[in-house]
Amino acid sequence: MSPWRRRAQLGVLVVAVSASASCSGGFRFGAPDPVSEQGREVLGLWNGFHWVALGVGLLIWGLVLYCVARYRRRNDELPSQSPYNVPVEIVYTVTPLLIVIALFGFTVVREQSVTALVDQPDVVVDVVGFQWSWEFSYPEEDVVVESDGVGFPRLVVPVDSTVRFRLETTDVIHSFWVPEFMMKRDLIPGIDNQIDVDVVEEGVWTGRCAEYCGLDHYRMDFIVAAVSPGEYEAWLDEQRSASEGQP
Ligand SMILES: [Cu+2]
Repeated sequence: MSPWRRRAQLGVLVVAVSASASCSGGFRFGAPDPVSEQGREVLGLWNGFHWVALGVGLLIWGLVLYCVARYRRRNDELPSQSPYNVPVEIVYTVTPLLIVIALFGFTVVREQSVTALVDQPDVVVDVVGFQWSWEFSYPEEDVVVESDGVGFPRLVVPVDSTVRFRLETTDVIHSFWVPEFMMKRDLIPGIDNQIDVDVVEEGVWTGRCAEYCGLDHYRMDFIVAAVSPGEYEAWLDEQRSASEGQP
């Protein structure tokens, strides 16, 4: 086998391995496995960008290898010198522009869709971020969850429901982020930020503050549990009776 062929095969192998390294349950190019409807939409866009980038990369690598092999120096004769090639220059100016415009269009459409708010969310949670923890209150259910000072506060949501998170901060800017939701939004003083998330899988994950908010920023983790609607109701009852028992 020629060295060129061996190198080309190695290149294809490297691309295949890096693309599949993150692909248990489908290609995700390093993204977490999304558990929300919005996250699945974001993943579609993320993957689309990577496939396009991979296509452009393969084309460029192919052209580079072709030029290296085809036009390598064979003797001391000066090759034909041409200062420009108008058709080629038009193609390599217009094509990237068209790709960028198309990717921008897909991004705008997908962003509108994942940040859209429904008229009537099934559950409303007021999320309050502060240095250095979170408080989750369910205004329609008369339930408030905060850290007990030992563990992280626990946010519980029902699956297959639209949950509206209303995000407020009492001090500096924080950011509400559950990596598996693939939704993240800042909590900014004086601004009422809201996101709707439809969790589609039961499970327990860790949420984080994704905005460096001071020295103890690292303490701002929280637990997120998505449970069946029945378990969610039972959990609400438990929280209400626990708070009634308090002096
Ligand atoms: Cu923070």
